[in-house]
Amino acid sequence: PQPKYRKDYTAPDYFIRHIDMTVDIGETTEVEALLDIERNPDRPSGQPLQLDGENMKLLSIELDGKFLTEADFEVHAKGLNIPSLPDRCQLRTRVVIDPHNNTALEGLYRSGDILCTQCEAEGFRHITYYLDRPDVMASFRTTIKADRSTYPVLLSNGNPIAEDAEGDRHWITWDDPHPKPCYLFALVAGDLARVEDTYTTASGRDVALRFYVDHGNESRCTHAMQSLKAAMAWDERVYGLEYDLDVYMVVAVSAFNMGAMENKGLNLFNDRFVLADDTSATDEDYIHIEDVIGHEYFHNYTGNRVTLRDWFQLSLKESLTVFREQSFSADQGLGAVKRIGEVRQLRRVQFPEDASPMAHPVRPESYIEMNNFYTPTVYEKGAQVIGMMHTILGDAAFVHAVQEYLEKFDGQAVTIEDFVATLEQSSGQDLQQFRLWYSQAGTPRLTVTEHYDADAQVYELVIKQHVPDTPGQKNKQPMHIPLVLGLLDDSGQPVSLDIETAAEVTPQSPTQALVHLRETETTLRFPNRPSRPVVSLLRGFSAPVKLDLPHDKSDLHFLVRHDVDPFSRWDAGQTLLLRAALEAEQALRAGNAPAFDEALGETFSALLETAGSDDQALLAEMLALPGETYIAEQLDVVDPDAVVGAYQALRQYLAGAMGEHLKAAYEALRPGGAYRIDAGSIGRRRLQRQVMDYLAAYDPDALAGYCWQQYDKADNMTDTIGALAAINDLPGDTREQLFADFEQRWRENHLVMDKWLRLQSTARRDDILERLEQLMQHPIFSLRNPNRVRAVIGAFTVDNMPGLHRIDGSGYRFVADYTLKIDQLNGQLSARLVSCLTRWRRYEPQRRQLMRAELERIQQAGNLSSNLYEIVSKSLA
Ligand code: B3K
Ligand code: ZN
Repeated sequence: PQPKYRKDYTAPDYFIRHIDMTVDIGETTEVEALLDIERNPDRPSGQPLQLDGENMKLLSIELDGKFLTEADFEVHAKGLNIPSLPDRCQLRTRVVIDPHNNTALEGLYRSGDILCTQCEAEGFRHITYYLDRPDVMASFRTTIKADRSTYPVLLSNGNPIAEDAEGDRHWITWDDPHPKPCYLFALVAGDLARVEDTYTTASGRDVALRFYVDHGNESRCTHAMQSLKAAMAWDERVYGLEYDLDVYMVVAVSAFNMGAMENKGLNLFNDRFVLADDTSATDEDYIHIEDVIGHEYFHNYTGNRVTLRDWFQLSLKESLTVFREQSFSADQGLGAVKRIGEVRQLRRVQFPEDASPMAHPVRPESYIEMNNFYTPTVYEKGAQVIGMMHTILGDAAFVHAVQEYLEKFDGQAVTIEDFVATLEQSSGQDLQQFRLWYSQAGTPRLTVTEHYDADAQVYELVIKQHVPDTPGQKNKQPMHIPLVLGLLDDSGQPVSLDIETAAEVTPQSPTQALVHLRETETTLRFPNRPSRPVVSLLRGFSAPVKLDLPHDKSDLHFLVRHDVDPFSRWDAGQTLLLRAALEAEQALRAGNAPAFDEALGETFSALLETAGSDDQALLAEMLALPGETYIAEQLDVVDPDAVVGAYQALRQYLAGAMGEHLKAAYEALRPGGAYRIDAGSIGRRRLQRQVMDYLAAYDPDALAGYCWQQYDKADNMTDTIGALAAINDLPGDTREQLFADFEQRWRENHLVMDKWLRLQSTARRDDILERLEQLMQHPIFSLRNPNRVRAVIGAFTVDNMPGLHRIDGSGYRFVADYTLKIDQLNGQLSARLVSCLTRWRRYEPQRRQLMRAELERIQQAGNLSSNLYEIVSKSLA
């Protein structure tokens, strides 16, 4: 497979202005496509037309009504070429495709008893011959013909304009007036139940909202429907954007490679992001559903109305849409805690990617398989990049600039540069240096040193920035980094800021400022400080950087108690815990027992004592340890045993320090009254789960009793699964009985069973690999269903450090075996699973060797999907 490069972009030689397609579903599926083709006047004439098309059988081809013979065109494995065409013409092709044997879940495929599509990034070429690139935009008219009883529901984008039936068969025609790239095409055929509601837009138009789900699941769409209405209202209120069709459809699909897909007017969703009710969905499920429904809805403007010129621009739509989703979500109630969760996720997943052989800029320069670039870097880091521009411009100017962008480029396929230039012109801000965030990969590191001159009463900070080398990129330029900060005096009060510096400073309030770091080194002087202040840095996580704080431990304890910014307060606590974990890790490697400061126990026990009063969701975050992956991320050479040991030792130490208070806290947080899904109740339940996690370390027997009772009394899945999660690593009868009971109760509900699978795959036990094999024998398991595979194998690779890194190499072998098996079915899925091996160079010598050997075995197996080939070859390079 050959890479494609961003620098090689050229406009298409031909445009397709309209496509009229008929998809005839029967024993075989026949697709007829009539394309209105126009030569691009900006390109030389006489160029061949090169249509993309894979896995299909061509039946016939007609140009302006005349059948072409084999001498007139050339068919190859990736498409079809016609040597030359008139400036305008109509081309009709008829092909046969095989959705029933499409296990890659790309193009038209079968999920359960329904047929559905996934066309992003390059799936449409599996449906018909086409110019499968986002800068070719056409209006679509789609007729679907099928058997009436098997496929009573036939859907595509836009509005239904005609339908009829004859005998056992029926057909329907959909018309989408908005020209779109083919990656936004969708089609669904099946026997589905419909749940309908109406939304009245700000200008008074009625939009029909329709969810399509398996029969019997009708009552489980309520939350998704409410979320959709909330998202529609939010986009009208905040960005002034109204929905632009008469119907908005969402179909829940059980076999789906990712979360959801924003096809114009017809979203397809992984069913886990639609279906929910109190007994089967957790708080987190509810929140995710709201986020994903919002995300896909927001794409209607950022992605669909204004789309991408080429796939290198993916972040143009994804980062802006994630940013909009995150703003929406924060407005729905959880606020700062939501932000903390995002940062935790960024550090756990994106920072490692940015330090791996797969590191790439937010706007990649090349790819072999585009589907490999739907990454945390493009999505999550990209969203932080948008967030920084939001911080630099300020909310009102940012929203206004986005509105201008959407108006200016409506109906066009554009670039990240078009977006940034519009933000610049609209706001008058200079974003020249800022653009490096799109081109330079790697997480910048800020190193801060401080100095206090008591005689001169001056406090000084020196901030150095460094962007690490990444594959293909060395010696990087300094970036424009927005750093938000404040000072606290010795009583913990915010200080009014007076800053002397060569850097640009934007005051955000009398006690908080935004400093624009643009140089390798920046000095900030704060005059008239009668005593040494404590600085609170990177407030609100104002930039996606790693930060070496100047603080000693007592400063961090102080910030945990006093900082007014919830993010920085949380992060001070995390820094304390991280330093303690790293000291423990060092001790363990030196063969010593880890030891911890008493002050650490005191600070965190004191936090626990505020359990009744404080913001409980924030407190839960404060008490949660930095994860094993994030601890490992700090080390140059990772010894998984030492990391896992350090994590456990720290947890055990804190649990001991909190002691009996944990039981009192658990009792006090016990649910009273019926389940409610509001921010306060979610916060209480999160804190309760965190308390249970410490209790498992402090008093396993007491915890087992609590779990039993909690499981028994629970009227909601959050409490039910909370009981199982707390006891997951404690072998014994209670655990076995609860898991067995759960299975009996929920075995018909695959989404709920995914939670059961996931917990067991992440359990810490010596026989984990045998257990994984058993789980895969369970009747609900199938290698063809990505949700099941992710629940067993995926969860094991990301959340079971001791299991994956077993010193005999059996964890790696297991992953490699299944990666190869799954690759024969679904390359997108296998490529994701293997990513746990790609950072082999960072491990201690023995693991390094074992991991590398498995990667080489995969490479040598041959016949790999382009997805897997790209990941494996880049990580061995
Ligand atoms: N745009 C889709 C992702 C498509 C992934 C293709 N492998 C979902 C989203 O970001 O909204
Ligand atoms: Zn998206």
